[in-house]
Amino acid sequence: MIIVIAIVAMLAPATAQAATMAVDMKNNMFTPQEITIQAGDTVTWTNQDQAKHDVNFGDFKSPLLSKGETYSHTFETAGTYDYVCDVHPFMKGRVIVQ
Ligand SMILES: [Cu+2]
Repeated sequence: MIIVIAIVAMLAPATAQAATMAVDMKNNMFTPQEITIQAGDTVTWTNQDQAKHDVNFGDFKSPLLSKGETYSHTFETAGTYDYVCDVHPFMKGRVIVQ
């Protein structure tokens, strides 16, 4: 019992810090357009529009999302990641991973 508690105590700080951040696709915009997260955090995009949108980072991309659908990606490496919607090239967003 003491060993189990010790293991849980060691794991807890690392898992407790990982967060999931939300970005909406609404009115043909990413909101927030720029989001700052910590390495290990996940971003979840949700399409709120009737129009289909996607999230294209170049190295990886989501499928086309219909209204109500979501796409999640976990960012493990610090850096600045720009993305666009392929359907609407004027829809741009940025994820800053610290
Ligand atoms: Cu779009």
